[in-house]
Formats: sequence, structure tokens, C-alpha cells
Amino acid sequence: MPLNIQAHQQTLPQFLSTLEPAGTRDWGDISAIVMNASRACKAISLGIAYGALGGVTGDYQAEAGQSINVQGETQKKLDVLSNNMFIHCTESGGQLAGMASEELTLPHQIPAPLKRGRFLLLFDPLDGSSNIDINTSVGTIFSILRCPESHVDGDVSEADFLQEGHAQVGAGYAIYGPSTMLVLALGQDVNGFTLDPRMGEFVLTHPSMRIATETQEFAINASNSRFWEAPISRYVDECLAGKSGARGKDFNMRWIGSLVAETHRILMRGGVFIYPRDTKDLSKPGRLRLLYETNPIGLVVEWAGGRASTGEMPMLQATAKSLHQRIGFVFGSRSEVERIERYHATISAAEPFL
Ligand code: AFP
Repeated sequence: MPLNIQAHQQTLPQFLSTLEPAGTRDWGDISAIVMNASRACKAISLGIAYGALGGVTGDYQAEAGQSINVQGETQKKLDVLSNNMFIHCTESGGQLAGMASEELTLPHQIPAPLKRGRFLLLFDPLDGSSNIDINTSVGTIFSILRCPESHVDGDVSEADFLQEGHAQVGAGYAIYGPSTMLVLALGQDVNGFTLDPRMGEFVLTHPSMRIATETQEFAINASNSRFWEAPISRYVDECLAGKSGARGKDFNMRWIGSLVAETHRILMRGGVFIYPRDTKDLSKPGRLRLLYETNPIGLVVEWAGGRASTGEMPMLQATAKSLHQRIGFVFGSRSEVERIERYHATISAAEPFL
């Protein structure tokens, strides 16, 4: 296939250079973090593309055997490789004071003699990794925060990361699907880039992405229905009742089991995603992790005109009590998310979310 670089297509570095006046100290650091993260995503994409041929599918075998991470989940080889790749590509840039990863119990300190910076990077290096062996789309999710001034030079603490989602200066995800894409929430806008495998460049293909306000498609893991609280049960029952029910229209349902894939579908054609707080395991108030899953995805959704919620309140106002805290998550087309929030306001849930 000829190298058909179309005229005026912006690569990621060209796009970043146009976003803010050059020389803005913060912006220079933020765009450098994004470039370094994008390099990690390219490497992860390549590792995934080899599949079984690359010898990186299957469970990670530590010396003591199977490895269980802080989440209580069996680590895949690619979980560990993606985590190490993300750290390797970003820690030496000089912009970061520290990092937090789904795969690491404690924050990652920037090792001497590397220069430390003023930002924090939080990430889920390979979300949906239980789908790797079945060749379904997976992704990387990341969030950028400012480091509290008190810790810019010393080691970071868990408390430095416990910031509300609206404090993020940027966020994004990579989706490793039929094509690899990078979707970035920067400067109050959301832009999508497709990896050109011939050039190894991310090219702007989806400028200013917007989520449709209305939808007839919902995503939920229906096998958990007996654990749902009343507002969620009401919403789903009405969707299932279709034209003959209160909603007066039929709905379609999807569930991929990969947050990034669900997010991308909703960005592209609307929809609502629901992984609510439920009574399945009261020690886990939801499945998804607040700081490096629901906050960055929430920023992408909100800046694309959708709504991100705990079910009761805006996601970006939720307060994290611990690094790996889980939370209920409802996001997507604004009118449906607001309906679910109204149901929570009118039907008393078992306990308040937060
Ligand atoms: P894994 O990373 O363990 O595959 O979990 C993926 C995930 O965190 C998120 O991407 C999915 O939306 C959600 O779990 C699926 O959860 P269920 O397996 O309970 O449906």
C-alpha cells in the first residue's frame, strides 16, 4: 500500500504543538508526558499484535508461580509487560514526581538520578486484560494530575494522588482493536488519533469527538442483576420493556467486558455504560477503580459532552479515600445518565454511594 499521507493530516506532535502557545511551562510538560505515554502505547500495541506468536499471552508466572496483584486478580504476562513499558517510557522524561498503577500496590517513585517534575501519572496499563487470550479489544487508560507543591522534590505519598477528577490536567486511553487509537482529553476537548503502522505515528483522525445526547443502547453485566440496587433495576427493566413500556422505545444491549472498548463505542455512537455499586461484594463498592479508570474515562466523557457519574453524583467530584478505591460508574449519553441519577434521587438506595 503506498504511503498515502493525506495532505494536512496532523501527527500527534504537530497537534500538541498547536494546542497551546509554545513556551507555556505547564503545557510543555503535559505534552511531553502525553508523547512519552503514546510511545508506551505504541510498544504495547506491537506486543499485543503478535498475540500467541510473541510468547506474551497467558498468565504471568512469577518465581513463586501465578502472580496476584493488589486487586486480587491473576496477572497476565502483558499486564506486567505493559506496566513496565509505561514506567520505562515515562519516568525519565523529567516531568513526573511519581506514578500510580493498577498493577502496583504502592506509588512508583522516580529513581535517582532521574530528574523529578511537577506532575503525577496514574494508569491502568492494560485494561480488559482478561480478554487478551480471546483476542478482544483491550486498552490502556491514563490520568495526569499536578503533584502537590509539598512533594515535588521528595518521594510522593499515596495521599498526593487522592485528588478529585476535575483536578486532572489531562487524560486519555489507547484502544488496541482492529486499529490502535489514542483518544486524548486535553484543553477541554477530546481528540482521536489513529496509529499509522507504516509510519509508527499517531495521526489525528477524529477531531473534537462528541457523545450523542440521546441513545437506545445500554451496556451492563446483566448476570449481576440480583445484586443491583433499586434505581438500576428500574432503569434496566424499563429498557427491557421497550416500546410497550414506560420508555416507549426499544433498546439494544452490549457488554464487551473491556471498559476502553465500551467507552470508545459510546464516544463513536452514543450509549450508556453501567457498572453500578452493588451488593455482590460489600468490600468492593463497585468493580472499577476511581483514580486510574473512572476519573480519566470520566474526563474524556465530560469533555466530549457526555456525563460521567457515580450513579448519584458527578464522577469528577468523587473523593478518593485510597489509591485503589473502587466505585460505581455510570457514563455516556447525557440524557440517559441524568435519568439514572434522577432514579437514584427518588428511590432511596441501600446506602449513599459516598
Ligand atoms: P480485567 O482488566 O480484569 O479484564 O477487567 C476489565 C474491567 O475492569 C473493565 O474493563 C470491564 O468493564 C469490567 O472489568 C468487566 O467486568 P465483568 O467481568 O465483571 O463484566
